[in-house]
Amino acid sequence: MDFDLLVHNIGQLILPAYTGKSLKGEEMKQLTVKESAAFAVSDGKVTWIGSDAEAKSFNAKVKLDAEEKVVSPGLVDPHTHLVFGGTREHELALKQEGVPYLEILARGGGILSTVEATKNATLQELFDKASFHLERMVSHGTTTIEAKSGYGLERETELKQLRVVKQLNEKYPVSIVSTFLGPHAIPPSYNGKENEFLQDMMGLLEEIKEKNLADFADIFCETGVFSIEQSRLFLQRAKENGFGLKIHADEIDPLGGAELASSLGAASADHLVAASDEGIRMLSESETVAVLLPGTTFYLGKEHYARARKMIDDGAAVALATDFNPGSCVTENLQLIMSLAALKLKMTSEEIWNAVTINAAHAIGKGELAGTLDVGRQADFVVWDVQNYKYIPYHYGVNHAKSVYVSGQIIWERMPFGKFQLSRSR
Ligand code: IZC
Ligand code: ZN
Repeated sequence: MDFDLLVHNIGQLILPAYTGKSLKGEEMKQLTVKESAAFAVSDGKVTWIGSDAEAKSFNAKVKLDAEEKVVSPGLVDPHTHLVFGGTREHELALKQEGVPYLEILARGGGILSTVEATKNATLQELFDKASFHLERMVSHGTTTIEAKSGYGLERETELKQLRVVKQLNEKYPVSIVSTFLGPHAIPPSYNGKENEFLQDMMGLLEEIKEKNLADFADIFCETGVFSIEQSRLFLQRAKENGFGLKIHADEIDPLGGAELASSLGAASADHLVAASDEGIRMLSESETVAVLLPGTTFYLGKEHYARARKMIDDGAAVALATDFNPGSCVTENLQLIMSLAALKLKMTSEEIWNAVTINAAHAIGKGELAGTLDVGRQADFVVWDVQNYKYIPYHYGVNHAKSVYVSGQIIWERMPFGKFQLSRSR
């Protein structure tokens, strides 16, 4: 047999299960970890998976020695605000003074300050800035990404952001799923006319669908932003227009976002820090994935994290994401989120790996394409500089990725120290 690529001498090959649906409850505890493994790739797809011993007799144009390290599917980050203008480091001092996130927004800062900067940036400027962050995500092992609009709050800038996502998806080999988040905040000019603003955003759904600029629609359902009833109206209209549904739900106050998402058949309900028992019960009985964002809870300095243990133990499907954005979670590093999931959400290593691969893929409608490795699937994978899969959540805050591949092609590799490398025996 002659393959394009043979990845051999893999210490542990991580193979999350594809069952056609997201992994729920007990299923999340199962993770196939194949020791002394190898796999082959031809025409960008996995063509064989087996033992390293069998692979010894195979021929391939390129052989990649994984040096007994861990190889996993490319990570999937199912919730990011990737495209934005400006930065908000000035808000750090406000946070230190104890000014809450929603108060910064109510004062016209927060999301609204990013809206101003995004309006003032050209499409090219936004593209260049998002590229920088996207490349950093890839360098941390992420190969499939969801990206939201929501820093325009008017037609022109929302479309500009969505066009940037489309161009990024075309230019980069990674896969980017686009979400329209028009109802992300209320522009000051609409104060007292919130329903009018919501109608304006609903009026954009048809055009965005026609122009094929987004697959999902999302709304920030929160006290002082959009109510449950407004969220229901918007999401129902989005569904009628053929969008998959997402919702920023129960992040700060328990408004019933989890319940709404499950009853509407949303692909995901995201945040859920304050989700009610009933909301968790409804999630566990639905196909809606709970996308948890512990990096945001950490960054906002909150004590209480989403009740991941209860969600999983009660039978819900949980995924993890960075929530990368310029205000409430400024990191591209999904590995850091894996550590927070272990430390703060008390998730097991097996649950965490399922949550950043196959379940994250299901949360963005990519379950058939991303989040695991299997014969016939696109060969998106990461070689990690670690000996076992439990090590990544354990050793936190650094980048363990050694090389990143999409469709069997290398797209990122850690630069070796070269001639300055200290001699070491390992
Ligand atoms: O820019 O603050 N929570 N939206 C809802 C965000 C965080 C993004 C931001
Ligand atoms: Zn968000």
